[in-house]
Amino acid sequence: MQIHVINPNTTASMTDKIGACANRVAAEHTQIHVSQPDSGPVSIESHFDEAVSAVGVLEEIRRGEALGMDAYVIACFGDPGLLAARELTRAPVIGIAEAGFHLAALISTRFSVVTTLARTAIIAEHLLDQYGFRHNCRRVRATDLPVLELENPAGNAYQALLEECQRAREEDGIGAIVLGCGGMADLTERLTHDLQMPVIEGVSAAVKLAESLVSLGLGTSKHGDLAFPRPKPFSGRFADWGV
Ligand code: 2AL
Repeated sequence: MQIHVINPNTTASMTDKIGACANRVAAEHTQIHVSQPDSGPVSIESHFDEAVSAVGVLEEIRRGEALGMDAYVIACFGDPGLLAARELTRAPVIGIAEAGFHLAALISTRFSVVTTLARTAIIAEHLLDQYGFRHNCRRVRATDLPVLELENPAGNAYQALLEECQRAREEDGIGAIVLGCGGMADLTERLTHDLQMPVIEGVSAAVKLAESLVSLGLGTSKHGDLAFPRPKPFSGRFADWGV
């Protein structure tokens, strides 16, 4: 089984980290291919960043299709381009936010999300509404850490994240925490130990969900709105995307 894990931002150290986390949980016969777009923002922390990165995600899906990937993971917490990506393939495509929400809902009645900048909390809130998890989520909390601060080994991102998770644990009446950034993937084990409660990070969750769907012979439905896009000419810089 070949799973293509796409980091939608263009920071190579984060792509490597995400790949390492995916490999750590992958089954013995699963091959993880990790990539990032050629162009786009180095981190995704606004609606604008999301919109630009979605194009890069779709380019990576097209490359994956040429290589015959069995499943895709979109490893940014806004799940940029998720539904458009599903239109391009019969393989399952899993976003890390939706994967985190699903798993958290299976092991707790209420969870909180702990994310990066306060301004990006709205992105997770919109996804909770869109996916139907609003009732399961008590609160979307922000640490106000910029995404790339998670890549700074000399910084104190871990401490800031731990303190916000502790507040969530004490104040929110929850059973689990979902980490709200792909760049937090390597901190899960330590946080789980320090908090003594389940901490879910979406990269691992999405890889295991993708493996499950492929094992069950389930892929993106081509019946209805996720059918391949209607062929038509595209112009300008997207000319080679059309027919
Ligand atoms: C993210 C993420 O997961 N990767 C990125 O660049 N931005 N999302 C977030 N809420 O910080």
